[in-house]
Amino acid sequence: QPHHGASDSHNRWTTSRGPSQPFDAVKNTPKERVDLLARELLNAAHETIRKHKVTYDEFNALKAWLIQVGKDGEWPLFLDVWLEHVVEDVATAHRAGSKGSIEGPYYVPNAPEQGADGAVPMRTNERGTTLLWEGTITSTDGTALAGATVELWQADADGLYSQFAPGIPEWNLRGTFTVGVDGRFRIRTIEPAPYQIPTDGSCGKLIAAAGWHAWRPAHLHVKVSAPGHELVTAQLYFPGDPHNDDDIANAVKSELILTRRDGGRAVEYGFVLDPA
Ligand code: MBD
Ligand code: FE
Repeated sequence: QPHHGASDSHNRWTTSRGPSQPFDAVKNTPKERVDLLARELLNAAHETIRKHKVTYDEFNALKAWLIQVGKDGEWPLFLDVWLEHVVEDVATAHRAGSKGSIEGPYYVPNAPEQGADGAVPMRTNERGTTLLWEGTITSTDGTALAGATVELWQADADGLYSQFAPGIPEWNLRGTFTVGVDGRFRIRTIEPAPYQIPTDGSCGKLIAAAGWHAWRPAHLHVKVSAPGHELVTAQLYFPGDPHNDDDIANAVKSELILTRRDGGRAVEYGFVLDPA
């Protein structure tokens, strides 16, 4: 069961991503834009209240829940699970190259470099089926992108991410792979487990109260970048996972589902980057 119960992981949730000075980000957004977006979002809420005759009991339940999301440190989780997929669609709609997907709440920059052909850092007794992932990074014109990097991060066989769950080595299952002149990489890792978002906090309360489920399909997270090209943030999924078409975070695209070869333990999957 992945969790975020320790108070130091709460700090991690609120400090690991996004602008380090959030109110500068608001200040730097033009007034006209804030006015437009805040007004339309509020109007949508007003419409929902009128349409469904929301009661004071329901309004007070919402208020208490919103306050608790903050106390639980779950705003990053909430935003990444229920809103980021649409922001990602809009941000990448112009691309000719590879499809991306959401970053989610568990990325940490500067994972240890492993070269073009290496294993992701893991414990000597790391559990899980071994996986060999090979691929090529190219530009949209087909040229191999020498010096491109693949940053990989993933959950372990228990669905836990290093630096967000206690007792796991700092960079476990997090690595950076820099390709050679041929644009090729080869990564040895383990298959992550299907993943349930934390059920013990406010996001879990919403899921239970609405009768939803908390599952995401098993996934590998990547950021692929190369000089002069747009960075691709993506997730890769495994064929046959029951949650590939029923992901709580709505982050699966058919183009991101891997095809197994060599008896299932190897996959080939490359990325095509758009020139910046
Ligand atoms: C995850 O591992 C994840 O990838 C997302 C999007 C949300 C919660 C946990
Ligand atoms: Fe994830």
